[in-house]
Amino acid sequence: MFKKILIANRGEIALRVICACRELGIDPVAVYTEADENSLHVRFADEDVCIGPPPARDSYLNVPAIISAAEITGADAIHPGYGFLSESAYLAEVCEACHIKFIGPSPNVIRLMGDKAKARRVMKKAGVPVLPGSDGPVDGEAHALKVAKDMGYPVIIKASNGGGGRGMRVVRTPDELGQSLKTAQREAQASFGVGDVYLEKYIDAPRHIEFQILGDHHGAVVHLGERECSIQRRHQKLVEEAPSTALTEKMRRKLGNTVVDAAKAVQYTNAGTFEFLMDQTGNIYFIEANTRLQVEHGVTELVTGIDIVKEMIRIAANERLGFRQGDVKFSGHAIECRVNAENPDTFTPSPGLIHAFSTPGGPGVRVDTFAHSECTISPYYDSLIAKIMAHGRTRDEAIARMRRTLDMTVVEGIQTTIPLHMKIMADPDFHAGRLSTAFMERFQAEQQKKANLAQAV
Ligand code: MV4
Repeated sequence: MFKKILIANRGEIALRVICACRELGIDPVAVYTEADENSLHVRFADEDVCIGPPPARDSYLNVPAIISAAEITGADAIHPGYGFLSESAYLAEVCEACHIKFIGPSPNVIRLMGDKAKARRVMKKAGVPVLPGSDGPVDGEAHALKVAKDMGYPVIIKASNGGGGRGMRVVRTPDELGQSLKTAQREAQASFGVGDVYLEKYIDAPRHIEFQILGDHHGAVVHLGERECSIQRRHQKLVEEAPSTALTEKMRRKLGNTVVDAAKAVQYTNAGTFEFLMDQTGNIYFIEANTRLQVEHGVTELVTGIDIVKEMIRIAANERLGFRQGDVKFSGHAIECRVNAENPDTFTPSPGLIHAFSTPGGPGVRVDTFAHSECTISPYYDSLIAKIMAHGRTRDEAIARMRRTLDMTVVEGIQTTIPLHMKIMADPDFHAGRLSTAFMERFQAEQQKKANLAQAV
């Protein structure tokens, strides 16, 4: 097992990785910037290294700075958390060259999954259902028109090297296709350095359902079930839950087994997430795979009792998975609300000093946060300050626990999305599990209508 792990991240996820290190008897090393020097991840690590000025591109995204920090401290592994360098095949490769273990999939798998058109083709070949679409990048307008005609409109153009909603374009008629294709290719070139785009049948108001997997270096792969992440705004997830209200036990088993087989086919190791879209008739299709620990991993941990971060570390240290698929038992229901330092109506960032911060405990509650009373939320990084999770025997119990937890959370000095979450938790569609990626649009339109009515009286 490793003696020392450098955590190439900040905020709540750096603290989360410190938790796993402590439980495994590993010394955590923190990296930080001038904006983060008083952060809890620095306080609770055994050692810390300043890696540069606040802008991420000069610090948390700086591969030489991260590698130097690992070499100086003698760390034998790097955990990248999520965001920043977590899906950098380049960092994983440099780690290999420097004999430092990268705690994540191999550079080859990261690169394969980073090419969404290639990932789609490989998954299809492995027997995973994918949407009708182009077999790899489209070759020009004539090719695109042919593919779109065969599958029918609307279609969506996606950047091969995009992902997470960046560089997508919906096309509803053939006469728009040529122009949209050119624009999409130009944008893809500018944003990702590669102009390749591919085509898929467009699904209106789908559910976003993702499967968590773990694979070791001895050929074992297990899935930990799914998470439903349909409640999002501008490709930022707001609320996640496990399990999804849309899957039956039988669907979960079948799709889970398919994902495990596909992961084995690409020799997937460490943690991964396979994203699917479910259309309104219940068909489900693979769209992309994420080769990192995800923000929302905690809801899976709550329903399986498996510590995903500890498993990632054990896997990277060449240990065998200590359990088989049949040992994974799903228990109850878990919900996560992402608490952002933002105006809850406009979502504009609200960094600054938190005067008072307090979260309740009690049965079935987990809060992952780096916030505390008298801490400053920096404007340089993303606005996630806390993940409030609630677990219950039933979905209703999890919702009740979430509501009383949100109610008893104190954050003074900055604005947060807690008031928004309280309203979502009270929403009839949410209660009924009637979810889709269109949820927030409908929800916000209704909120606006209510506000206008209140204005009128
Ligand atoms: C789609 C889609 C509809 N049809 N693909 C956005 C994030 C990226 N991972 C994939 N995304 C989508 N791909 C097809 N063929 C709709 C979306 C989408 C979406 C997906 C998941 C969660 C939220 C979303 C919000 C808008 C659009």
